Order: sequence, then C-alpha cells, then structure tokens
Amino acid sequence: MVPAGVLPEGRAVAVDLRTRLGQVELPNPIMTASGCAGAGRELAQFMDVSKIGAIVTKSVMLGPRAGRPTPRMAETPSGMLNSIGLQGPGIDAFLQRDLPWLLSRGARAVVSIAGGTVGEYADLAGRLSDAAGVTAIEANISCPNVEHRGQVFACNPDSAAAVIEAVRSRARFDIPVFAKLSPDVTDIVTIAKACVSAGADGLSMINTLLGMVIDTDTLRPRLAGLTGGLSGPAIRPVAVRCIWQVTEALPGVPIIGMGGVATGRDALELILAGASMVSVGTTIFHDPSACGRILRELEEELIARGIERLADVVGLAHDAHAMTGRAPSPNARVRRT
Ligand code: RRO
Repeated sequence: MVPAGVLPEGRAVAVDLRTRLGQVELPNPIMTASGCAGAGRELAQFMDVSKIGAIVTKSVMLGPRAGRPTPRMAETPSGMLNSIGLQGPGIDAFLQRDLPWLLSRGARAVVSIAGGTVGEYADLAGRLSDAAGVTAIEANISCPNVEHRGQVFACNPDSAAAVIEAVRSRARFDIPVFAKLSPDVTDIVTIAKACVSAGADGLSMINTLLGMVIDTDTLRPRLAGLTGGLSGPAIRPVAVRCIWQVTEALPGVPIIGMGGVATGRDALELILAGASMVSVGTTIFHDPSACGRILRELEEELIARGIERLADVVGLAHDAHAMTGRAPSPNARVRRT
C-alpha cells in the first residue's frame, strides 16, 4: 500500500486516502465547503491549507457585491441559517489577490463561481481558465439567497444544463467542472442527470435548504433578507439521502458531499452513500481547524474497520443494501462487527 501524504499535524497517513476530483488526483478527500472559509486565508493561522484535499472558495461573481442587509445569520436547532447573498470582491480581486495566495501556500484551489445569467457563468469559467493554478471549478447553481427562485438554476433541469454546458465549453479541458446542486427540488436525480449530460465532470451536493426563523420576542423575521439557507448537522440526513439517490442513478459520477459534517464519522457516512470527497462547512465557524481534525478522525475510522483504501468504501453502503442480490465489493476489506 502506498502512503498518501501527511496529515496537517505532520504525521504520515496509514490509510491510502487518495481520491479523484474528476481527472485530478487529490491526496485526501477533505475540503472546505464554499462560503465557510472565504478564500482560505482565514484558516491559515489554524492549519496548513496545503494538507487538506482542497480549499473550495466562497462563490466568486464577475463584479464585487455587498450581499444582503444584516442581520444575515441566525442559529437554529442543530443548524444555522445564512442570508449572505453572494457577498464578495469579484473575479478581478480574486485573481489578483486570493488565487495567488492559495497557490503560494501550496493549496489546491477549487473555485466556486456564481452568476445571474448563463453568460456570466461562462465568462467566469473563461477568466479562471486563463489563470494558472485552478484545480477545479464548482459551478454554484443553487444559491438560495437570490432575488427569486427563477434565479436558482439548479431548480430546473434545462436551466441547470444550460449553465453547465456553457461553463464546460469555456473552461480549459483539464479543469474539472462540478455542478453544485440544491436539495430543494422534487427530484434531485433529474437535475443531476441533466448536469452530467451537459458535461459536468462531477456533482457537489448539497447546498443549503431554504428556511426561515421568526423571533417570537420582536414578532418579526430574524433575518433582514427574511429567508436563508439552512446548514449544519440538521441537514446531514438530507445530504446522505441526496448523495445516495444520485449514486444509485449515476454510479461512478464523482460526488463532493457536504451537509452537516462535523466529525470523521459523519464524513464516512457521506462516503458510504457515494461521495468520494467531503466538504466541511458550518463546523468551521466554531472549530476553524475542523478540516484537519476530521481528516485525522476519518483515517482513524477507516483503520478501526480494517480498511486500507478510501476508494474501497466509496458508495459501499449500496453494496450492503443490495446484499441479497449482489456480492459486496471485492475490493472492500471490511470487518463487519
Ligand atoms: O452567499 C450566500 O448567501 C450563499 C450561497 Br452563494 C450559497 O450557495 N449557499 C448559501 O447558503 N448562501
């Protein structure tokens, strides 16, 4: 077995954690989730950003944007609502300041992009392809905090496909394009299929769920933007369900799983459902070194189960599910206790 690198604290890994982000190999599957660590700089004082699989940036738009009015965060039971509204410096500042910083630190940069039109997404993909060093593009077609639901491209298979086709055709051939999907749809498999048919190299799921909190003291909505995206442990079962359904329908399509991952065991759950990479989001707000910890915990969870290669457990729960009709994966060396 080939050891696949070192953990953020410097210890060599004992499990082969390598995974594939489309055509790109990563040393391990743990990434930040878009929107939860800016462009990575905030985390540098807590961990070595080059030691996790990748930094996924806050969604970048063509121009700078102030976002929605405050308050735009609210705590909920086992979760959090955000109503940020795509705040960011825009692509010029990102390319001048943030991308060079990530590359100078040896981090792999997965750049999340968002636009109001298909053309804006395509222009962003073109700008990123002209710059050196972008590991992958995550096309965020599912931000819930937009003016109206018609702007959530991931709620309609034709709109989703139009964005992904445009991004894929403008992105450099060696940059994988992932489509970030919303769980707030009747059938996520239909959207996933539309994105893959349009050229997506993989899928990211899930974005936040649209929610709302009313303050019973002020008798008014807590968020200035009224609604917001729900994240945190409360949504993990939704993420597991979405990843499971899409893996059943599209086996082999790479999936970056995210939604309420706070421990290595949580990450393993998404991997068993079919994710080959896992993004860590809301947990970072109270534990900024969470990605390194979760990577270490994931490795320990695999060792405890006698698993030598991460690749052997990606989607493994599907084998168990179908055990009556199908033998377990021959590669899986799982001690079922
Ligand atoms: O910026 C946001 O308000 C935001 C985005 Br782009 C997203 O994709 N998901 C989310 O919960 N918030």
